Amino acid sequence: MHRRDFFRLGGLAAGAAIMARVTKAEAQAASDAVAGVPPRGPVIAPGGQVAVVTPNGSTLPLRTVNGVKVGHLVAEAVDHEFAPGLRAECWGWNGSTPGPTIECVEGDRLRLYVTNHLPEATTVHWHGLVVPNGMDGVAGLNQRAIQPGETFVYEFTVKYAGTFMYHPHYDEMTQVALGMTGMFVVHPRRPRGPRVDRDFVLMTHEFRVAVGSRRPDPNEMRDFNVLTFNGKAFPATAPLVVGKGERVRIRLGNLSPMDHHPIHIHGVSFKVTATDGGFVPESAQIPETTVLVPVGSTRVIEMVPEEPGDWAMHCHMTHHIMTQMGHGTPPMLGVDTSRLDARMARVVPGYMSMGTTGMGGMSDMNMPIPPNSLPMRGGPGPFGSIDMGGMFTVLKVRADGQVRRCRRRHIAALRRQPGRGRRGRLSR
Ligand SMILES: [Cu+2]
Repeated sequence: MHRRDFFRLGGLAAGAAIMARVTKAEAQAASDAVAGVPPRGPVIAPGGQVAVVTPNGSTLPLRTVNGVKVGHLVAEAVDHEFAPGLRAECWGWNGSTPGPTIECVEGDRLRLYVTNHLPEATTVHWHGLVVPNGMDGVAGLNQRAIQPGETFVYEFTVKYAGTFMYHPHYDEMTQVALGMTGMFVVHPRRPRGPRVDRDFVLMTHEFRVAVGSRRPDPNEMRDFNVLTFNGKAFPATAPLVVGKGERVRIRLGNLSPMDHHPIHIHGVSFKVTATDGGFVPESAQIPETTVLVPVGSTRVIEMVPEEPGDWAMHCHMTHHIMTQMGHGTPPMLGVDTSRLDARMARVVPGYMSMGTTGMGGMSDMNMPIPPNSLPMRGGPGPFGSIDMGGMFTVLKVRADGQVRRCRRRHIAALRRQPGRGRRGRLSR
């Protein structure tokens, strides 16, 4: 063996050792990152209703001027990172996709300035809100489209509480596909149902970003390869951290171009308490562990997690928990490639066919992938690689100190649920 080869081999081995260490450290960091339960957000509406949290996102600042809540949305191109390793030029508002969550209280008067910094016209439609016809945002039907450089003022009184969305209604195919979506939360004047301790919003979305391209493809109809919660693909999705026994509300929205998402959460049973059409009467709230969120709708779910730990939350369509490099590969399962591999290795050192025994090991292989692309799946977990990507996040249920304070309320809340015994346990 040449001295140089020996060093190269040694370097490789050392590199592998460092990589193993880093991966383990990363995994530990991923597990410890949120050891405790963060303090609850500020009360924003009457009856102790807490502010909504948009993981990986933000809330639109509103300034009160003469009793009117005033905000400003700037439609613009956004240099967006889906997860470390993949950036694309998306479109959004105020530097993000989805745009900032709009949050207010039933009965508020809102004045929303919309400035268009896109290369084409746009509008904003307030999806699910009942507003005066001229404020509904459908270009050509309700208003003249907002031309590049123009600012349009939307002003309306928010009549009903609920979980709504906003998106352009001009060249929807392009603008929504590039990321122009946002959530719109209206708290009721008088709280409905049991008070919640945590209130999250998660917008689901899907993009087609061809490997090596700079922008998502707005013309794609079927083969989406970057699936997101609030614009992020796992492992970049921020976990939802809650206390054991707290009442948790998650407001799910779907403005994907083409696909519905059945969102599944492990370790809890939840109920659908509202849609973008209004509140679901308690007698009609069916217990679920998966809720289908159709395109162009919202589903609000509420739960009281009982078991501490890290629980998976994901779209149950298996291709929606994969990312870019898992799409469009030929099926190799059961193919004997040993002779091919041996021959190919002569011209491409280290050549190895993929997927002949299944795809399970892919996330551990650290295979080279093209620049600015995401591997098909994989993020660090405390017990090895988490074998998913895309529309996947973690519900972190923590016991720390919060339990005692919430216990009485927890049991009271559980008692109110049909099918539960005196101690709040499930009687099945
Ligand atoms: Cu899905």
